[in-house]
Amino acid sequence: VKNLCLLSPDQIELGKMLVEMGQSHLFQQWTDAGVEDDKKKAFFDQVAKLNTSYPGGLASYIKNARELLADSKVGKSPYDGFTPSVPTGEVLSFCDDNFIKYEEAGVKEAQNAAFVLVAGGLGERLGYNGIKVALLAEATTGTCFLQLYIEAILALQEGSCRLTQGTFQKDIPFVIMTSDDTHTRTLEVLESNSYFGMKPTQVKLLKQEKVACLDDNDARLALDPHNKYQIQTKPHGHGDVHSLLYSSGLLKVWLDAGLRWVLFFQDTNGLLFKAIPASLGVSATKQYQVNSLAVQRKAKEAMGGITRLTHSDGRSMVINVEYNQLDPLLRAAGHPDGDADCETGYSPFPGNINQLILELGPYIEELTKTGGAIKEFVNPKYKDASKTSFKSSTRLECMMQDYPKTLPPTARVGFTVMDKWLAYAPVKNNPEDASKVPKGNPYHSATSGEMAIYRANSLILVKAGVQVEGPVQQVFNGQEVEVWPRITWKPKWGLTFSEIKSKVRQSCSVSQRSTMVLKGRNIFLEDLSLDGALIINSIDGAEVKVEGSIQNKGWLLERIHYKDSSSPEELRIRGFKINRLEQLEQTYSETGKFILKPQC
Ligand code: UGB
Repeated sequence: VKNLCLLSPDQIELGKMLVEMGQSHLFQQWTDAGVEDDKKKAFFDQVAKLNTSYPGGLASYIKNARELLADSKVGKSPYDGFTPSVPTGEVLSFCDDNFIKYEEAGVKEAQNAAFVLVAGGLGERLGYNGIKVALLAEATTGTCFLQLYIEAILALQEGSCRLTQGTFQKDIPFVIMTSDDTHTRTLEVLESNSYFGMKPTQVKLLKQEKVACLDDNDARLALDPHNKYQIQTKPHGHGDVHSLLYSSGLLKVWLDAGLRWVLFFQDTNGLLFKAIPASLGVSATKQYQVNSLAVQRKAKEAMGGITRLTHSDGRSMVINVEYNQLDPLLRAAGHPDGDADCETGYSPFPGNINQLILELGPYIEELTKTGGAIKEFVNPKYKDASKTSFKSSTRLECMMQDYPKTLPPTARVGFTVMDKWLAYAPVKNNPEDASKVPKGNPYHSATSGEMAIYRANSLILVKAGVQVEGPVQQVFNGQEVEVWPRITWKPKWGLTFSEIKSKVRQSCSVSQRSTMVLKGRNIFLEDLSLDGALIINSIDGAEVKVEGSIQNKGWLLERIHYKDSSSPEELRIRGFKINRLEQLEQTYSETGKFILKPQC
């Protein structure tokens, strides 16, 4: 290699390491010294980056890959020898006393938490040209997921200070893990929207690097098909978030600032912050080092199950077992029905929604031991049953929810089950695939994600005593969905059920065709009968009481087809646009008490 181009001592070391690790094939097509030297130097720059961005370096990556590929070739499962059982955790029921107690505790605890959004995924399955966090969560107000998350974190920040009679509001740290695919555009969305009201200093973007692809069972690194001087790379998975946080130094800063929790969440779940206060309350009350947010899961549902695994050698862990592995694991453990519902009508294993709450202290201790490395897996697509060659290159992957795999059996690992209608409606599938989902299974589309927000808000108001007319079934982009009244509110209007209940009076009613948008903190609904569209914008200092009967043509959902290129993509993807026929809209930008009582 030294004869092929002028190398620095560091580059010579990297070259030696590659040759020692059986990677001399990477240099086979290289031209003589003095030719294409710039491309050769670019090669070593890439190798240096691959070496520094992986815990233990590239040699460790190749070694791990060989071990995992050998296990995969013989069909060895990471769960061999483990017996599955149902773990312990907290099962919550929305708005009962237990839930309300945990919500209160969670909002108080929020000022001691940092929020981490894993947003490096490109969302191939969604087929959206933009980045997923910039996708509209709902078209009524045009709020995107990133705006929704930031406004919810800011509301938690204010609510936590208020509930603890704090003298000053602690800024809740917000980290976004990005990737080459999403970094620049995530920053653009933040900057062009003034960070949606959050201080720029509060937000940190950590970019995950890709990992080297592997061409065969000997873990030979694959060259980029279009450039013999570049190693082919692919994403390593959301598990990178742990090593990124560890190497960023942020964890120690947070610990010194008195923080106690780190909450990890995904890019497109518009319901999430309805579940976070209670879940954080469970973590703080039960002192869980790991708390997996979960929902009731039907057996065989395409959703991981939170499972206790106990090995004959004494090892035990509570982790997410992907649904396609849970059934064989249960059968091998002597459960003839495998993944089956129990008497509750649901699987005894809570459904993983991949939102985690980790206790900061033990988290730092664990990452100090592991360097942030998460147990990986490899999933090669073999050419044939001999499993000797791959159809295409593969790579090691890791998932953030596999963090507990390295924890000692003494670690306090639990879960919090929330009602699915309140907590979980991710947007992962494009319209075409969603329309083909077997009946009864979730669409996980932009359509279902938006409708789930209206349904959750309607059900919350019903529980608070408001008469909300039930849904009608409608079909958008080939998906039959429940269409509830289009009710949305800013997180600061109501973070907890108690807060929402304190702002509505029993005799309110909302018809199915109605739209209600509450963009303010102190808006109170009293004897309101709404049949049409009502939009209220108010500053925090304005206290607005809305009474009486409001009737107008309202805002209607107008169907559009996802292939109709004349409509914007963020509307096509959900299959409808909002036709704003008529509304009552009031803006209160002065401090004071106001009554909105339209003359009939
Ligand atoms: N993500 C990254 O930030 N970096 C990456 O390299 C990859 C993803 P997907 P996935 O909710 O039902 C997860 O692709 O991984 C981000 C759980 O593993 O949306 O297929 C990405 O931006 C699975 O157990 O989902 O499945 C997004 O925010 C189950 O819980 C997040 O990671 C499943 O979600 C998830 O990436 C689910």
